[in-house]
Amino acid sequence: MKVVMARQEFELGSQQMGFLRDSNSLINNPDALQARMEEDGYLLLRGVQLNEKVLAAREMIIRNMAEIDQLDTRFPLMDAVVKEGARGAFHGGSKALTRDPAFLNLVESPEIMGFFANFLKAEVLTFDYKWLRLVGPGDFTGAHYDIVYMGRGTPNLYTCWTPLGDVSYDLGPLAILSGSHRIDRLKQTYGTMDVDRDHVTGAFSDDPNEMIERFGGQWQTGEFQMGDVLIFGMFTMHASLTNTSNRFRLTSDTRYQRASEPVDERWIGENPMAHYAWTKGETVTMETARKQWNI
Ligand SMILES: O=C(O)CCC(=O)C(=O)O
Repeated sequence: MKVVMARQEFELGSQQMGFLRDSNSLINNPDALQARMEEDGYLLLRGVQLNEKVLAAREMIIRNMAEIDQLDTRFPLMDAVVKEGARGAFHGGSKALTRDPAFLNLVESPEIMGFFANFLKAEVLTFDYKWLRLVGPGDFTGAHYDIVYMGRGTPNLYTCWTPLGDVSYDLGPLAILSGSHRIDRLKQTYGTMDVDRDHVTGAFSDDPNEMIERFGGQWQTGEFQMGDVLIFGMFTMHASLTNTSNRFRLTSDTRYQRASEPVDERWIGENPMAHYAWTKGETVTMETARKQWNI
């Protein structure tokens, strides 16, 4: 079977495109989970969230999309089939959706907060700012490290990518570049960047083949069922497959850390500051930055 990532086709199960492994067998063993995170740079955990909470969040968002006429009403609304001319949207921090109790009950659920408390062996917090994506047909996310967007607090910060419904290959699930959390020359150049301080575009590459040729490793992905989560560290290169379907891919990505460690001030509080300078004014392209880093 072929999948599309950015503008390139890959055979699933090939040298370039493999599968994420799940870590469910380790779920009650924090030391083993830490070791697995160290080894893989991510944890794929199936069925952590309760289906009823995923569905409630999905329903709330779908209702909003229907109200603003984004969905093709000839199909069941919960399928999120895109109305002709409708586009994907990023609802980061938008309170109407991300402060809705149905959404918060999912991304701040006892299931996920409890998982992180166990994994980090400490009291944990989650950023108040939430990232919510309605990814439309043809859209994808380029390869990046999250540290460049949220690196002002502890580096022991984790992203939890949560599908708000099943995400099959054609909806464009997330993919991880294996071994990317150990590539020192990337971590010491791109990985020290801050998009608000340096005014550089954030994504490292829209060319998944180039990434493998340059840095080695394999892109790894999988299909997700509601309830599954993909958790990864700040220095794990990730991107998404391309949404080749006629439906919206609804997913959120939210952040968790020990409550006792420094927090990136842009993402906390009632009205988080968020990115204040990124892509505003003169911006250095990633191409230019990469030439300077010689990478
Ligand atoms: O869902 C996506 O397409 C991107 C998500 C992402 O970059 C993240 O979880 O950090």
